[in-house]
Amino acid sequence: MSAGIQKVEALDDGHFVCVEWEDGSESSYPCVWLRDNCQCPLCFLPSAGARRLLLEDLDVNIVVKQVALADRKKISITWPDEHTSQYEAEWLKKRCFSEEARAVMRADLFLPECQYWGSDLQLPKIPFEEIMYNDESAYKWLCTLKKVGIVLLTGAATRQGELIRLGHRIGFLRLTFYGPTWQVQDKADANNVAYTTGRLCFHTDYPVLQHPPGVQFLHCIKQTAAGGESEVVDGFHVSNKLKKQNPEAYQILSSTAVDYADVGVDYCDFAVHGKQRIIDMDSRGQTIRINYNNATRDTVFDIPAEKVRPFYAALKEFNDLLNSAEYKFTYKLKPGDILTFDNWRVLHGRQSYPSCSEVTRHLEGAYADWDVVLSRLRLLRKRVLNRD
Ligand code: OGA
Ligand code: NM2
Ligand code: ZN
Ligand code: ZN
Repeated sequence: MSAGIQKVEALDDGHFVCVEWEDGSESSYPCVWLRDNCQCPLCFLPSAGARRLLLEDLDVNIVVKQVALADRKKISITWPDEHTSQYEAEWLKKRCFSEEARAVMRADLFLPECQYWGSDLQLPKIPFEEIMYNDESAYKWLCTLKKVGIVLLTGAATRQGELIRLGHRIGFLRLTFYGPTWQVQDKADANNVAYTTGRLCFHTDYPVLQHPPGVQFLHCIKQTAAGGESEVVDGFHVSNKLKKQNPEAYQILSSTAVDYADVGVDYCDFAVHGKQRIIDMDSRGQTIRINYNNATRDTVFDIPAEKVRPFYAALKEFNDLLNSAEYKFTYKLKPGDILTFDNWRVLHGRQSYPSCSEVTRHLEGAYADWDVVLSRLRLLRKRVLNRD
């Protein structure tokens, strides 16, 4: 991209600066924003990529005194107090306030593209060692994880510690009360239903936390001969279906704050209580997170009694839809498989398996935050595509 500027002028009593590009298109920039984003060393600290200018020192009614085209690649502004600012054409172009330019910038920063799936899922698979040593493979892994919500990494060693390595690859793992990584196996006096041989119905992990982990890793170290199959379902796809099929159920689940509780001892002792809406949506009505684990849903239910039965009816509708053959995908993990998935979007479960005095099934699990994962994705993209 090489943006050239033809003409620059102040408009609206000096409250806007209008740039005319070489292709004839125009972009208009509010002066208060231009002054706020002056890139000079007094106003901006390049080593931190951060603003030094204090809001106290910003006049929200500021107008330009003079604006000039330095050359086709730069504009120069003189402010009423004689402070001067320069802005590169390319820098301005990227930050154009038009609807279209903002949509491009938004997509670039947050990768909102989402591919829904059902029982027809073609489970994306990448060899584990490839993503560990090859940046292009790692980039592809994270893009697919964001877009599809699930990727299987194959061929990892069948010992504990591989998720620690994976954590180092992205940056760091999310520590919780269950430890930096945690061992899913049948345990005496289990502090979580996951640590039994019982069936786990569709859930997201850790909805009791205010900020549930965004990404989950499950590394299969040992797999039982009978049972123990994994099930996954696209929660965004299903909640969207529920909205169309049963708007009332959707309304209840997206507005009722459900109590969750988790009390016990593991990495340290804990008494965690939280409230979450099972279907969390943003201000535009888009589902942004599923928060549902039937096991940790509290016995305390802080809603009026007459709303309780309608809530259960709505939850049943959602649960039925999650479990319908059309949407769920079943897969039995093999030793060496690492299932990586979006814990805000994909609900997972497992079939029961026979209990036995020895350990017949062992998964090591870990979490990461989307902030960390997306940060690594952007850095890999820059390196792989040689951009910015
Ligand atoms: C869990 C879990 C899945 C499995 O530990 O939260 O969902 O296959 N485990 O054991
Ligand atoms: N484990 C697997 O919400 C939950 O309790 C999910 C968490 C025990 C770390 C299970
Ligand atoms: Zn400045
Ligand atoms: Zn789980």
